[in-house]
Amino acid sequence: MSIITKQFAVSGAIFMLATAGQVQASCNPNVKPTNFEQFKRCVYQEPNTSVWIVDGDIPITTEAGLRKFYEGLMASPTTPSALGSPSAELIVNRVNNADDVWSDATRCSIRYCVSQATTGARYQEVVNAMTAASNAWSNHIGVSITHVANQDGNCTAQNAQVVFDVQVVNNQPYLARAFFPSDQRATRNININTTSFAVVQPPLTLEGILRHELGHVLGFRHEHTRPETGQCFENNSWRPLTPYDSDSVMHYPQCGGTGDWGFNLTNNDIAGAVLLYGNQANCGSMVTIYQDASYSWVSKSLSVGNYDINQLGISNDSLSSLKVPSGMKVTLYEHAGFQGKTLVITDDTVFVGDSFNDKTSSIKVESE
Ligand SMILES: [Ca+2]
Ligand SMILES: [Ca+2]
Ligand SMILES: [Zn+2]
Repeated sequence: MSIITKQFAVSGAIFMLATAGQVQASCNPNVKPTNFEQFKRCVYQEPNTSVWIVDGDIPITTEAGLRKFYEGLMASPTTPSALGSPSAELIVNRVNNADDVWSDATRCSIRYCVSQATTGARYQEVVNAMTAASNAWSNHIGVSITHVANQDGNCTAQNAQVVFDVQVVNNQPYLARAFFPSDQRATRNININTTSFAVVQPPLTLEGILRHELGHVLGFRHEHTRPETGQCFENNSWRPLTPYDSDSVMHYPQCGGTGDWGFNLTNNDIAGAVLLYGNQANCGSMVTIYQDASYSWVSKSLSVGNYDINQLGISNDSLSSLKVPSGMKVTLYEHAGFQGKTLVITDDTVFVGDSFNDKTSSIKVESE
């Protein structure tokens, strides 16, 4: 998402691309471009990667791609197909007439690293926000977005052990930017600008920003490109999944949205995502944790992923037994943030033992 001034917001999509001082000097952001070359001069280009950033937070790697984007932008927005009745909504990106989504082979193992080198003192804050934002999606739909911490020391855009990398960057016109499933590995980065730490205050949070960016990672487009908003049009390369949702996590509030800046998932966001990826159980086997011994009292099923203290689904310091299907591995942590003493479990366990009873505060679930 980008920080967009009021002036940009009312001016429409073209002006969202440009930020004063960040584009070529020959760009006049107050004049709507009449050809591709004029347009290109006004698109921000990341100095470190040379990718162009459009729609606030979407990278485009090639000039051909940028030209296609420009042509889409110049096309007239479609007329709402069903005026007066609910029209369709959460929307998925389309590439070559197909949904831009993760394959079944990847969607339950969307592995990422968090760069220790670029996050520096913000490392743990970024790790925690990524975990929480990932779970907001994977707790409801058939995807698993998994932090591979042992790659954090070598977490670059070239690291092939992960699907994407998370970096902190400086002096960018956006708060953060992400990518779509169809992007190549080198562009598959979530870049968090330092303004995400400096200017952000509730309801806008780093976690909320990352929930929005992970929506792009899963293939979702900005909800506000839909014709119903009458502003912020991007292009027509998308397919609606649910009724128009001005509260959507994928809707910029400044583009006629009705949500606050909290960027929470709505019921429509979840329903639309389930249409593409299935529900949580669609990521194969689930582990079930229980508050009492012998698989009783409050329980919660967990797919592959990391679950910190607020994502356990049962009370903190209450876990007493759990069921673990073959091929899965659970690590219980004594403290929040995957800290403290650990216990690794690979089988059904009727009682975790006195030494770990009522102590678990965070959990990692992996497939072996
Ligand atoms: Ca208990
Ligand atoms: Ca504890
Ligand atoms: Zn966005």
